[in-house]
Amino acid sequence: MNHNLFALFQTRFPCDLDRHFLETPEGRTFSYRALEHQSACLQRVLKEQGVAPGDRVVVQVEKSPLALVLYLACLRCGAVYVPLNIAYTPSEVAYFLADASPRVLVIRSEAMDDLASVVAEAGVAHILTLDADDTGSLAILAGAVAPDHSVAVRDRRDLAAILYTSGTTGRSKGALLTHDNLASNALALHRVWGFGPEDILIHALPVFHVHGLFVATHCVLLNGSGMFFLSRFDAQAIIDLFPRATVLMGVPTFYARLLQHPHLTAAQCAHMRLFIAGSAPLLPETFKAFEQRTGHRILERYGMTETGMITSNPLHGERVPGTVGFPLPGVEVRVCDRDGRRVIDTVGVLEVRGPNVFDGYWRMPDKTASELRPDGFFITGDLATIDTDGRVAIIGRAKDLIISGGYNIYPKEVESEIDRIAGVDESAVIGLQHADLGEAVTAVVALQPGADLDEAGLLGRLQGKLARFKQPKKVIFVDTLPRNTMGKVQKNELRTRFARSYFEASLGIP
Ligand code: MLC
Ligand code: AMP
Repeated sequence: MNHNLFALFQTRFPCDLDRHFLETPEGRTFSYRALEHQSACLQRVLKEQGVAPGDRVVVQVEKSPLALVLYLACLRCGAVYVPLNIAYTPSEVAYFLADASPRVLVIRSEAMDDLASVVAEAGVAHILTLDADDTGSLAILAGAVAPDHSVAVRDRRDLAAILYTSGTTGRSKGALLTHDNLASNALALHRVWGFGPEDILIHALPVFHVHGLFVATHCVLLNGSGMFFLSRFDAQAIIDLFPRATVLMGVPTFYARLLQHPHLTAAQCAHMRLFIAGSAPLLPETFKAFEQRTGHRILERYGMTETGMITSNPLHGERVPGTVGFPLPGVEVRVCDRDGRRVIDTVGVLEVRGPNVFDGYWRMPDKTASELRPDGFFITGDLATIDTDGRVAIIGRAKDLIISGGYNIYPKEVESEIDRIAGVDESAVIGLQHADLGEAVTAVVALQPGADLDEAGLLGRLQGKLARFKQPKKVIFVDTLPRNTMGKVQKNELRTRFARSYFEASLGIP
């Protein structure tokens, strides 16, 4: 049997291949027939560039229909798809290219100059371009070849994708995701969320992370139905689509922003079946306000890059704000202490096992060994409780991680850049509560005596070094950082001391 995920999707294509796979708000449509044809053409192009099963294809492009089909073409030919956030700077991209050593790199035309030296240094064999309007050298080549409708035979454990996720040491790790990881998770979600023939998804997430690329897109493909494909989050556009759609998936920031919009009403949401949130904690206040305004109880689920989705609140049954529900079918969870001993009725680190759990980190056997227990459980680094009914609540993080608008930022990476700036003695980067982003990246900095550095100067020095979303929204200068007797910086104390830093901004007070 062929375990290629694309082959599974093909079995779910609608009988009427002219049915829309996606439609943009501008009225551009893309049918299942076009998906089949274009992915076959892109497969041919990839093969002509020498891509063989197992070869990496790194892609850093805007969200567009062809960008999504490129992912499917990689699956189809057995290549390993490696998407990168377009916010990453050339110096960040250099790391990924050196680590992934791709056969082909696909980037925006406008990025060619900026990335030229990085690409040359990494020795990437082939560079193609793809732009937001689906033009570029990749599209030109695809228009000139004969489609290759084959589907590479893949085993369950063959790699489908590598998704980079930042590490606590500041070095990104490539999570190895197999065809079976993705297929098992997609099938579970499609089932528990009750997708049916009438469903139409609103897709407004980026397609370089698990949420937009896998969770949202795979549900649609397994359903053989359609989606509205927005290039980015746009509250007005999304609200306008509610009467023609049934499901929205978003990070909590989506819901916080929708609630700010005067056109969000129960009447406007009447046609919608399901609102799903994840990637960061959904505040109970947001859950309640959304129910009051629309009558819909947002379904919160929980997952990770390394594991796909782990738990979900029920479709039928009580959705409890502040909890993330129950393990998905086939997925086991337990809460353990630091030594991996199971604890009951108390907070511990959540561990997960199942067909969804990744195959390790790319070229990092030590990291893989330290984050996976010998019995196959993966240590999530999230602090959780499991009640007697098996319902999971995420109540904090054992790992030093900030989640801002659904993007992960590892403080260590930001601190390393700040500490390199002349005049900085030391820094601590923390996440502070922010009504829009959930958490806002904040740098607390102690300067060397006599240093002449202000907030603007410091932030200016980070330009080009770190993607914009990782850069601090605020810099707070202190004389010294608080430390415990072991010399460890007390981030909790800083979080408490500066907790209200974004309070006025959160209320919209300039
Ligand atoms: C953009 N900016 C951010 C930001 N997004 N800053 C902090 N955090 C973010 N998340 C900055 C930009 O750099 C820019 O800064 C300014 O905000 C405006 O940029 P924008 O592109 O116009 O932003 P906007 O459209 O408002 O985007 C916000 C957002 C977006 C929340 C809609 O970030 C988003 O789509 N987030 C979803 C992320 C996601 O898919 N996460 C899933 C990960 S998977 P400046 O200074 O240049 O103006 C995962 C597993 C799981 O976690 O469980 O799902
Ligand atoms: P990523 O590495 O981008 O896949 O992010 C995964 C992390 O996002 C998890 O380890 C959690 O910390 C967080 N996360 C995802 N969904 C939720 C949720 N519903 N509630 C709380 N945290 C979440």
